Amino acid sequence: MAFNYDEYLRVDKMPTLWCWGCGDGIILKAVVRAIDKLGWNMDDVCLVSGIGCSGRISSYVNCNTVHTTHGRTLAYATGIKLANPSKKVIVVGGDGDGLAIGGNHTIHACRRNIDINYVLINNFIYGLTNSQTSPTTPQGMWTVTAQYGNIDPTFDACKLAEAAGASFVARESVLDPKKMEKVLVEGFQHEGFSFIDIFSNCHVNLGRKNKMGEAVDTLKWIENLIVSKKKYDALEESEKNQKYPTGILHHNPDAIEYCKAYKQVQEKAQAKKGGAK
Ligand SMILES: Cc1ncc(C[n+]2csc(CCOP(=O)(O)OP(=O)(O)O)c2C)c(N)n1
Repeated sequence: MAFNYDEYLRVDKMPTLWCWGCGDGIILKAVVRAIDKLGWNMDDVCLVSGIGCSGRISSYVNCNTVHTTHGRTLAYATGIKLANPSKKVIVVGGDGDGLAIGGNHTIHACRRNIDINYVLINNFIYGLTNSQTSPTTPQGMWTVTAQYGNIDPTFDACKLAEAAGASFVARESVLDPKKMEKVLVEGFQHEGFSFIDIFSNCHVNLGRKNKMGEAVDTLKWIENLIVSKKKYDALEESEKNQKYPTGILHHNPDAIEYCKAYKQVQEKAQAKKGGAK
């Protein structure tokens, strides 16, 4: 039987504001299928998004949603989760949102290992504002802020997340929605900070402006960047340049989750207060 998306989406907000063929719609659908797989009640889910094309996702999912300021998703989400530890918090933001203006929040949310599911829609560019360089824009590409080709070295968001302390780190792309759904389910289930980097196509503000042709050509370009973790690990160091492993890249189920650590602090403080009486 076909999946009933209408059950999870604000159908009155359709059609979406995304360009035709944009990967954001594939990610939206995979997120709701993952929620469905886990049997989560939408009243218990809070989806927080940033500003950008990706930020629009919170308008379309029929659960508790917050469309926050640019780069501040994780600050809002941390407050939401600490005040409501039993709720499921999903954050969705772009590579500009989460790695440039919001980069510091991302590092510290990873470090705290708070039980938030962070989905980075990584389309390698500032999409909404028409093609400024983002931390994941490949070197050499044309952007409106690097018209002779981007010279900034490119960031591997998953390496950053793991180094900063995220206890679940994975990457997939819009080329394989089933695999994406699978890592979303795994990440959403994991108790701790789940960082899920999804490579997506902005064929309008990255692809077309870099003479990639149609949407499919941007997808082919992404296909050429990714390789399964197993194959990536078998590559020579020199072959790893410009290649990004996919799948679950890091998983530490034993790391203490932040709300639990915070509860212990509360209990200690309350015991001390009680003892002083
Ligand atoms: C504080 C602040 N600075 C800048 C902006 C303008 N702005 C809106 S979205 C955006 C970048 C969006 O890029 P990204 O986060 O990669 O998301 P995408 O649109 O590609 O999904 C910028 C710079 C803003 N809204 N607020």
